[in-house]
Amino acid sequence: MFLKSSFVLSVIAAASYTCQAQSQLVASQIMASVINMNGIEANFMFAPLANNGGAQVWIEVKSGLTKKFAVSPTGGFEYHIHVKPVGPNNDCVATGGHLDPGNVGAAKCTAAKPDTCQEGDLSGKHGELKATESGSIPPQSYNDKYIRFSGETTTIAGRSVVIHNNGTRVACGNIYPFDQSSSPSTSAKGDSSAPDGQVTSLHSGTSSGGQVVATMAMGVAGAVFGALMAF
Ligand SMILES: *[C@@H]1O[C@H](CO)[C@@H](O)[C@H](O)[C@H]1NC(C)=O
Ligand SMILES: [Cu+2]
Repeated sequence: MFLKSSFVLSVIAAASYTCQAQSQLVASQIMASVINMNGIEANFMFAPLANNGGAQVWIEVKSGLTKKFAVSPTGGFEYHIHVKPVGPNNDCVATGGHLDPGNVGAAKCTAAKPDTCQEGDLSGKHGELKATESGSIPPQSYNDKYIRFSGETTTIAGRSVVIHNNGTRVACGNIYPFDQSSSPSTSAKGDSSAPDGQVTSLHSGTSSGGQVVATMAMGVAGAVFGALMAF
């Protein structure tokens, strides 16, 4: 099944119009990250909510995060927004440290007190990606009040998502704007394998790239719709 992202995004728009202004989705500023390396395939979308609502985050892991692979006794994988894009040849070390514009530092944060966490410490605030037998994790979504989409030091744009295994960086992908006005093949600008953080095309095949984008958009539509209805 192939869905045009423009269609899906109009669903998002319709959902936001019918609900409270307080939590309207700013569809034009959605950011995405597609990770595809070391057998780990994961898709992330970050949809801004108006009026300082932060972001609705949508995550889907297609493969790679198996129980067998997980080192940590918790059976989980940490993941964060890091300050820099992915380096040449999928170099996750080049992404630098965690996004931390508030200089919270590496002090142990807890999900119960997310303001003690670095803005980029997504697993600290929302829990680790839990390993499964198959390595795929069904789509999940949550609201993050801290993620920002603007400001030179605060925006998540142009940065990266890094997945860790007991601290070790095992996969990463750039965060890029998800352009609703283009067709799926051209709107998909992120490529974790692109050198020096350049955004090019999503995977190599446009149809599979379009499918990923459509699936992601559908996920966000559902997630945002669910979040809006929950208010
Ligand atoms: C996991 O990380 C902890 C903390 O850095 C370390 O002490 C431990 O040896 C690691 N476990 C494995 C199996 O690598
Ligand atoms: Cu990290």
